[in-house]
Amino acid sequence: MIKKYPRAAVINDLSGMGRCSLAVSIAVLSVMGVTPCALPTAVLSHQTAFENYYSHDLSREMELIASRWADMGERFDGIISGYVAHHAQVELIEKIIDDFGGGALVLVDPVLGDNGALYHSCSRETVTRMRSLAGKADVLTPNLTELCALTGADYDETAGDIAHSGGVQPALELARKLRAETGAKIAVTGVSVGNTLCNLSLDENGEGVTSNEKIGGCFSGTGDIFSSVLFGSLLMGGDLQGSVKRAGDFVTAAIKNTVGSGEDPRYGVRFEGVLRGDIRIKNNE
Ligand code: PXL
Repeated sequence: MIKKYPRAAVINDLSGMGRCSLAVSIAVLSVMGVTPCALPTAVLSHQTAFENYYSHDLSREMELIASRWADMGERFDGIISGYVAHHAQVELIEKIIDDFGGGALVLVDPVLGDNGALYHSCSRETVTRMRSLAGKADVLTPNLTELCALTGADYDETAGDIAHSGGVQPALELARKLRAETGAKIAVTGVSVGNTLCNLSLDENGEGVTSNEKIGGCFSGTGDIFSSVLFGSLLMGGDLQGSVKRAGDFVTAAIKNTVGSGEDPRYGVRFEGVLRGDIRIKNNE
């Protein structure tokens, strides 16, 4: 049965600048009727694409908060995880899923990198541990960089094959591999094909490809917005393919609302202006 007010643990960082992670996830989930319960992995002045960002790792606080949640018998209908400040936090998230995941929808956004490169904060060890965490997920939302990292594929080769063939088949094959290895539903985000951005969905009901026009720019936080809309939609009873479409359309609307603003893309997208009817699911009004 679908809950009227599903409650979700949201494990991600809080970046003051960059419209990403908890800042977008809490807003999106709240609008969708999901109660977000934040478990911050780190606090940052800015997301990591800025020079001289300040980051404070909250691993110790995560442990303390999660153990207090357990002591007080807290329960969740869903768990969504994102950015980790250190590879040791991946194990912590696995423990949280073990402790709280029974009956909950677990979405792991394997935040590792973008455009073929790993983020500064991600090491080879983070990738190795993320592969293990992926095995505990019901849903995974890698971009192409993360899909390649998780499946051991070469990014340049895969992106080249996509460009050469003009289709998503090379990414689809890697997504099938990831699905076979983890058993999770897979949504691959933002695969660039010509002048479109495609999102792939794979689950027990089959495979799908949705596409949106490529508007340009590489904005911070769009992956976090995508995974949050997808998660909210699934928690509200949506199927994978429809939820992927809802998420892709919302991110596209947010990008459209931003392009031409002149704002540095590292500050993210103006999703606030489109955070309304389109992604709401009216089962709790
Ligand atoms: O959007 C992914 C993300 C989340 N959190 C932080 C980041 C990034 C991507 O760069 O730096 C802190």
